[in-house]
Amino acid sequence: MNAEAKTGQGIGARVLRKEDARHLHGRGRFIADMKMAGLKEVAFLRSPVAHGLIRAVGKPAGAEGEVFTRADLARVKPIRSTIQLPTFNGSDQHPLACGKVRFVGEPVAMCVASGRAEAEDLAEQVTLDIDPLPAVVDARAARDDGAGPFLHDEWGSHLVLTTALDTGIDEVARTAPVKVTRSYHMARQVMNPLEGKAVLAYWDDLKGQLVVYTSTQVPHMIRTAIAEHLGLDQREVRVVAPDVGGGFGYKCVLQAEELCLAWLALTFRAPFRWTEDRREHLTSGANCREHVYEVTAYADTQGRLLGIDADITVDAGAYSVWPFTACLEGTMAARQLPGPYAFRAYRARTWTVATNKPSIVPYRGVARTGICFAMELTLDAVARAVGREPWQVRRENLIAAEAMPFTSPGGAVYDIGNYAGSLDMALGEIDVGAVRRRQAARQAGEPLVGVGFANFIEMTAHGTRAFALAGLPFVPGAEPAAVRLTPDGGLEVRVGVQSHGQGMETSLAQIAHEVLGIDVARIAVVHGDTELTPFSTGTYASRSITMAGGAVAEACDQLARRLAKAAAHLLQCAPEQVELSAGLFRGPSGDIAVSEVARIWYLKPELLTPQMSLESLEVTGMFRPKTDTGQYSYGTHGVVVAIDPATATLAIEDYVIVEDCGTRVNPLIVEGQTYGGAAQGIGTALLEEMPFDGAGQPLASTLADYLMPGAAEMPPIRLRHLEIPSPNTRFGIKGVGEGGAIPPPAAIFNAVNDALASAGVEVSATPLTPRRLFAAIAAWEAA
Ligand code: SMO
Repeated sequence: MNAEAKTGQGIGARVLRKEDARHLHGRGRFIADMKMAGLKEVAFLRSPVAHGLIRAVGKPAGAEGEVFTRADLARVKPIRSTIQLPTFNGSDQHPLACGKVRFVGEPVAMCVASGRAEAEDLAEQVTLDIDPLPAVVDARAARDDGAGPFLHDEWGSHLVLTTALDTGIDEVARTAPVKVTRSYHMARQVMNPLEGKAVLAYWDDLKGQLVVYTSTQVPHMIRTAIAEHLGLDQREVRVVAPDVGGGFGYKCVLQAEELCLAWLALTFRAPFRWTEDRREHLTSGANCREHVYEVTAYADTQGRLLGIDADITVDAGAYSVWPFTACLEGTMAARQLPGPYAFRAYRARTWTVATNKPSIVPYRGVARTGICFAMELTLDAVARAVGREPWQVRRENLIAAEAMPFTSPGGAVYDIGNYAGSLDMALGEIDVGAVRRRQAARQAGEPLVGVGFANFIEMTAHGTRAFALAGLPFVPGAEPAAVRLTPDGGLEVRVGVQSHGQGMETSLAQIAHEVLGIDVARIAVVHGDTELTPFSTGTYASRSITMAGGAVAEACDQLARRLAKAAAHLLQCAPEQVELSAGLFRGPSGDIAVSEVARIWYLKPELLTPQMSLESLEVTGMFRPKTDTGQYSYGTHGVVVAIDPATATLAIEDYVIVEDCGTRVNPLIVEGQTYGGAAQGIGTALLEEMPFDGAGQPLASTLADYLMPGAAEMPPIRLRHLEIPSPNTRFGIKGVGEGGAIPPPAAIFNAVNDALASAGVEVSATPLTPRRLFAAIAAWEAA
């Protein structure tokens, strides 16, 4: 870390983001900004019913070559995502619906015109003859319902996957003095990145290549998918993700529209674009999160947990997304539900249920927002049952720092952490006693105040073994980065992860700077193009700074060793005698800059030995954490709420976040990730829900009826850090992308339940809308 001390650009420095200038000036390049001669725009005709048999799709007269249905796309394979777990039911998702429609918004026909409006006009002229079938809308009911019609007839059930694990709950259930049972519902949500999906595909005659620009987190995986589904060699496909306006998981899976646009470009050797509008986004693409929990906690009379029995139902929607399937939620929920707590007896049964809604897609926090909600609310309920302070009971149940690494009863291995220290830090920021005094002194008509805490863990950068446990054995545990020293002493860094708002162009440059001392302004981070970057599964699971950051450091280390030999030769000393610091090789009798060594290596090779010029200054480094079961970031959120009983309005009076993501490469970016995640978590808690009626019709199709948190809804957040480096990664880095979105619903609901505790009233379903809060207050007043 010596370079950082000297230049303020290395690990730990608050470097302003290199990408901000173009975005602040409106000069980012998103797919909708692209211009291309002859570009045609695409609109999809989408199913108006949730479940039905397609009798006919009628193309308008004279629309030859402008309207396409499944029959036209016969060469495109259906999307069939699979996992290697025994009870899994797979499904075929055709790029345009085939035989049946299974959710409102499923693409049925594709229309092409010179502009989007004309393409939409064309879509209106397509006739659809669909025999409606009863829609499966309630996953919890469908779970236990053996009767059809099923979404996928061949299954003979509604179940995508069932899992069960039990470390011995029966014994505890017989003997535990305290038993608390609760049910929870986490609503279906939509991710709503600023930029929805967008695809622009064309044929490149020069290279004989299908080029697909797509708004994705995972360009290399999408290339693999497009090649496989269209029957092409991978060298014939190039996938580019230019500026991408947020992903949150929505863009880590293959979209049917990506295949459709690829087929158009391949078939007509011309450019086509589809830009998802907000209505399409809300109703057909980006659904996530919907879980139902039935939890029984067993505890001693002090509230120490003896066991947890959890039944988890996941509403998976219509199909399994490629490549992660619909099962990521259920498998992760079962494995991670114990969270930071030390109990041993654990039973988790999961049911992943197909419904006539859009396919569930992983969303920031994947499953953990739901399990944290279920676990933390249950813990507070246990505390109330034994008549103790929830924070005290929480603290006594946390895994001790000395117990690390700790294997949870769910099978997860936690690497390192001070969970109680995190809670203590939050307790140091929020005066629980003051809330208790206000509660005791409350006069009729005054706000109901409450305080709530939630501890969470965030598995990040998990590798092969962690994914294999979820039946997904394809995730390499190692990550590459390629670096090239340019003749002027600048550096190009190529990574297969993809930055879509995380600031990787800055943070990865800081890591290279840490090793080589090159000014970050002279380091270009290249990402988002399969032609230019090494293969990677991409950006998801809070993995990029840990994995690609480690790989950049490895590659730069190798480069530094090669350069050191040349520097030593030039300084007439032994390689062991030179030391690299702040971009300068220092020898016993002089020093030479990295940039000067670069210039000599490329342009004055006669000054080096022939052997030295055989060692390329382009290096690919690989990085694998010492464990591939995940690194565990964690933290605590603490909230004080005040509820006006007359109007059922909830004010967040105070919000404190403590987080530990290990070594922070760029604290500014860590803060941005944490605040942004918390905003999404507050949306989950208080505002966001994609409702459906009994026929499977989505009841929100604009941002006027799907509510998102804006600046006015955001409380001031006080952020505190613990920084315990991971023993398993380069520099001790752990991921931070998802953590902020995990505990807000748990902490906020715990605060509300604390406010209502005097009457034994609890809320347990997200979002806590004014209507739900009003009902809770009415129950509180009646008690
Ligand atoms: S929800 Mo994420 O892109 O793992």
